[in-house]
Amino acid sequence: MADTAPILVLNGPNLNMLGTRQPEVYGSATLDDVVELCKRTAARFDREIAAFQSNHEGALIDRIHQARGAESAIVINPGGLTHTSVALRDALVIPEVPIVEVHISNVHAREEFRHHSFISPIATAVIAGMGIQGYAAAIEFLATR
Ligand code: DHK
Repeated sequence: MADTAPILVLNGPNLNMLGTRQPEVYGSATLDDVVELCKRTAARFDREIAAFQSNHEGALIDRIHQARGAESAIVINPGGLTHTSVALRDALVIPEVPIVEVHISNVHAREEFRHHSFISPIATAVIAGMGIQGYAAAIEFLATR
């Protein structure tokens, strides 16, 4: 698989509700806005993205399996699964591609249970608290590294 294969942008549970969900925490942009921002950012580097969101752990895991040999990197906001899911972490190492974990909010400034991530130890980079610009930063990093 070429290094220029698409970058997979994954969003986990409840991120389909961006824009209406706790805007004081997650902002007013929608998931469509996030995907559009990712597309625009990737295009600046002549790259493409594939985007997928699910509220279901198994659906996310199935999509990650499909990334093996097909996509060159993964940007993931795992939502609440960040703090709970060994299975998601196990899946993420299968494609053997760089991973950037993104959180819209600064999870470290929030409740204690959000301070631990099962994903961070297997991620190449972790971004938190940049709002949806965190996704753009992740794509720029992956496209230029
Ligand atoms: C999104 C969620 O859904 C939460 O469960 C995480 C993350 C934080 C975010 O900031 O994007 O704790």
